This record gives sequence, C-alpha cells and structure tokens, in this order.
Amino acid sequence: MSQVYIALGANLSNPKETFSLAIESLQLAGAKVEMVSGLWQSPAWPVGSGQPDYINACAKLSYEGGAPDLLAILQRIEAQQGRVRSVRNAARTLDLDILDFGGDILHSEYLTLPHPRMLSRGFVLFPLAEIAPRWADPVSGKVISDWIARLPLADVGPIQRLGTWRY
Ligand code: A4P
Ligand code: MG
Repeated sequence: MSQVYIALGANLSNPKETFSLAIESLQLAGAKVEMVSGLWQSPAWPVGSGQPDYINACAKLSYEGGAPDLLAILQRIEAQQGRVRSVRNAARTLDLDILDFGGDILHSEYLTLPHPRMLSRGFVLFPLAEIAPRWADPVSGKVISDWIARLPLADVGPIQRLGTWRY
C-alpha cells in the first residue's frame, strides 16, 4: 500500500462540485482517501494569462496499485469531468496531478515523481502543508516549510484559503 499525495486544480465550471465528484470517483476506483485539504484560491499562473482564478486542494490517498495505474485513473476522472486537453496551462475543469507516490523518484516519458513543478508553487504547497506538515521532498530531503519560505512574496500574497469542503 503506497501513501500518495495528489493535487486538484480547476478554473472552469464549479470547482468545488467537480472536486467532490473527483473524490467520489477516486474512492470507487479503489484509492482510499485519507485526508483532504481546504480549498485555496489564487490567480492563474503564469501571471497575466487573463484566465479565471484557480481553486486548488490536495488529498492524501492510500493506493494498492502502481503509479502508472493511478495516473491512468486520474486522467480518466479528468476526462469524465469534461477536461479538454489543448495547450499547456490552458484553463481546465479539472487537473489531477500526482505530487508524491510513496516517496518514489521517477523520470519517464509519462510520469515524473515527485511532481516537477510542485516545489515552486504556493497553490500546491499551502494545501499540501495543511495535510502533510512534515512532508519532505524525496529528492533533497528538505521539508515543506523550507520550500514555502523560499516562495517569492509576490506569488504568496494573492493566495487565499477559502475554507473546508464536504466531499
Ligand atoms: N505527467 C508527468 N508527471 C506527472 C505527475 N506527477 N502527475 C504528465 C500527473 N501528470 C504527470 O499533463 C501533461 C502530462 O504530464 C500528462 O499527460 C502526464 O503524462 P496535463 O495535465 O495533460 O497538462 P498540463 O495541465 O498542461 O500540465 P500540468 O503538468 O498538469 O500543468 P501544471 O504544471 O500543473 O500547470 N495556476 C494556479 N493558480 N493553479 C493551478 O493549479 N495549474 C496550471 C497547470 C497552470 N496554472 C495554474 C494551475
Ligand atoms: Mg496535470
């Protein structure tokens, strides 16, 4: 059984409802949802994209299978929630990324673990810190509070916690 952290993101449609449906689908697919962070709102990155704000959250799962199986499940759930893949960073109804899969380090064509961009993103680190305050990056061993302390103030300022949600 692996302990896994995933990130949820959405900036189209109704993110809160989409996240609840995604959590339900994950449970049905055999991933045990152990913990979910609050909802966090932030401007779409990169700055100036003109897209609606994002809602982000993180969840802790226990999962029996391998990381590629979980990635396939996440992509199926994204598609069920109306995700249309176009260009990189396009607005989306749902993005589900694997942040950390049991501390594995992996670089394949389809999967990079831990998630390659998570450490520089407040909209990932703040919700993750709520559910995993002692999490450490498996590559450097550096703890999440150190990564948060390194974020540029201009990125951190506009990130707001909206509160908890029922899933
Ligand atoms: N892939 C590789 N590693 C992973 C992993 N650990 N987890 C591959 C999930 N997928 C992984 O992803 C592209 C490919 O990455 C997948 O086919 C998978 O094989 P995608 O979701 O199809 O495309 P994308 O969304 O353009 O890329 P990605 O990496 O999900 O985008 P990002 O980097 O997550 O950025 N602003 C705010 N405020 N909040 C956000 O959540 N998100 C993005 C998307 C941009 N701006 C944002 C936010
Ligand atoms: Mg993604």
